[in-house]
Amino acid sequence: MIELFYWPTIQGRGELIRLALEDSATPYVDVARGPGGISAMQAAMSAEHGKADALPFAPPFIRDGDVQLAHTALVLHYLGARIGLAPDDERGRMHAHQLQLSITDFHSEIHDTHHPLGSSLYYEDQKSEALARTKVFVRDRIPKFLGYFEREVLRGGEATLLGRHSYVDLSLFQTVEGLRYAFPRATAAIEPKLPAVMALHDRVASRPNVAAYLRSERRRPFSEQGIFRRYPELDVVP
Ligand SMILES: N[C@@H](CCC(=O)N[C@@H](CS)C(=O)NCC(=O)O)C(=O)O
Repeated sequence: MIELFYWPTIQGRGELIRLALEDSATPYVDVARGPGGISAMQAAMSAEHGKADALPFAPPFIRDGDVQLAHTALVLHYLGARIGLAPDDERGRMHAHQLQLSITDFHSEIHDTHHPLGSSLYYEDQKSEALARTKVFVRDRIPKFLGYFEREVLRGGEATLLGRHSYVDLSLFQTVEGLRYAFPRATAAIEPKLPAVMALHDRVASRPNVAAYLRSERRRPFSEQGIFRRYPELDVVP
C-alpha cells in the first residue's frame, strides 16, 4: 500500500501524485487526511525511515514499504512504471521524466505569480510585485510553456505526450485545469491555439477513474491556498 504524505486540504503538488494513483486504481492512503495525519506527516519528515533514504525537505513524499521518496517528479518517475503509467524501457521513462520536470518548472513559476518575493510572506504583502510578475508570466511564459507542450503532444500523437497514456498526461491535464481556475481570461484566450493540448485534456477528463475521482470528495476544490489561486486582480489579459 502506497502512503502519500501531503497537505490535506489543498490540491497543490500532491494532486499530481493523487491523479496518478487514482487513474491507475492503485491502493493508497492519504496519510495527512487521516486522524492525527498532519502530526504523522511532520514526524515522518524528521525521523529516519530507512538508512538509504534522505529526509524529505517538503511534502509531497511517499512511502512504499521501506522506500521513502520526495519531489513530485521523482515520485512519479518511481511510481510510473510500477503502476502502468510510464513506458517499460529506460529511455521512455527518461523521456517522461524530462517532460515532468518541465511541468515542475511551470508550476514553480505559476506559484511565483502570487508569491514573487517569497512563500514565507503573505500574498497581501507582495500584491504589487505579484501583479507585475503575473503580467510578464501571462504574456510570455504561459504561451512559451503551453506552446512547448502543444508541440510535444503533436509529436506524441493520439492526444498523448509519449504516444501512450502516461502520468505526464495527467499532470498536463491538471495544469490546464489549474490555469483555467487561476487565469480564466488568459487561458480562454490561448486555448484555441492549443488544439492538441486541449484534446489531451479532454481525453484525460473522460477516463473513467479520473472522472470518478473528480466527482468524489477526495478531489478538494481549487482554493487560494494552493499553487493555482484565483485573485481577480491577477486575471490579466495578455
Ligand atoms: N520540488 C518539490 C517542491 C515541494 C514543495 O514546494 N512543497 C510545498 C507544498 S506544494 C511545501 O510544503 N513547501 C514548504 C517549503 O518549501 O518550505 C516538488 O516538486 O515536490
